[in-house]
Amino acid sequence: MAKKRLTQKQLTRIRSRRDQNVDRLKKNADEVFKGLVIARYSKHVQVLILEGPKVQKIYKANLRRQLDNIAVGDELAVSFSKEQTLVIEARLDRRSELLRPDGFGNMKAIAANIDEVFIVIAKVPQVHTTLLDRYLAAAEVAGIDASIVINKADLFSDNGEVLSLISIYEALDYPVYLVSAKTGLGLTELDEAIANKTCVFAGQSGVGKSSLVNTLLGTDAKVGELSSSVAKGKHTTTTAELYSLPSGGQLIDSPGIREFHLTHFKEIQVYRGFREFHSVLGQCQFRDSRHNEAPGCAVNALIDDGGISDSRLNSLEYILGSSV
Ligand SMILES: Nc1nc2c(ncn2[C@@H]2O[C@H](COP(=O)(O)OP(=O)(O)OP(=O)(O)O)[C@@H](O)[C@H]2O)c(=O)[nH]1
Ligand SMILES: [Mg+2]
Ligand SMILES: [Zn+2]
Repeated sequence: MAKKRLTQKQLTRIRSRRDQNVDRLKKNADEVFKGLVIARYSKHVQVLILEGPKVQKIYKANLRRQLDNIAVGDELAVSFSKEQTLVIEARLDRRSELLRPDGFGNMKAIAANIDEVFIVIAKVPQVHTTLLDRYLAAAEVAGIDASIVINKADLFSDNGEVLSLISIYEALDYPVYLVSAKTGLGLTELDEAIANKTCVFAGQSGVGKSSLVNTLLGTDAKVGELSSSVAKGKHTTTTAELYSLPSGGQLIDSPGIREFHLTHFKEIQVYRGFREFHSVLGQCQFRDSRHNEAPGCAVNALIDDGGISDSRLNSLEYILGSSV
């Protein structure tokens, strides 16, 4: 988790930085403080001050064009103008980032400095395993832990429906939580799982991310009905927001993303994103080219031997079809 003070090393680094078009830091160390981005809007951010006389206060700061690559969870070096408005001096280096391409082919961080992503799925809207597997692959490649939350357990008439799903992912060492924001089922375990770290709830619109945040933290994040005709979410949460946990950790509620694609992944990253292949990737003689039907392709042999479930194989092929 985040250290609350800016270190001398961080300040020196910002001063010497040439890479990010950041103005060199001209202020004294005692005028610069560490802040945490708790919400990101198109032209401004909300920043929680982590140290100094304004500690724990929340300020709005406008984003300058040369410093707009900022996401919820980012740590900033900030100062105060004479008028006491918040000025962003620099973005501190990230220890992790969950990225996705925007519609223009630029990479955008969904959230920064995340320890674990909880991918939320539910009985309704219908589970899209390809989307789930895309999230899991993105987390895997980003070096971020991932867990799966199956919400709305109260709507399952018989748990048989979810057991096969659970067994596929538990076999791959992904923790799976079967919960209901409505009845409270399974929330003690989930509460323990999110303690003392920075977590993000991600997944389709309408699966109940904000409902879970509200039940776990007693917050009043906006919750939206599913649209009645198609049983889909209505994109109620429009921007990612970070909540502080009593445990000292942080939980980020993110908007259901319409399109989450891995078009920026190279083929090798796609395979790395699937834990099934970790043990064989180093063994395949076609390491640098397309894994294929030829004898000697360890990836293909694993697929032939049934080392990946049908639904995961379907996701793999879908992602490979769109990768570069
Ligand atoms: N039956 C049932 N309904 C739930 C449960 N959790 C959430 N819901 C309902 O699901 C709908 C969507 O919930 P939200 O919390 O807004 O979903 P979200 O994932 O935050 O959606 P976006 O913000 O649009 O991404 C609401 O009508 C909730 O009341 C649950 O455990 N059981
Ligand atoms: Mg929401
Ligand atoms: Zn191969």
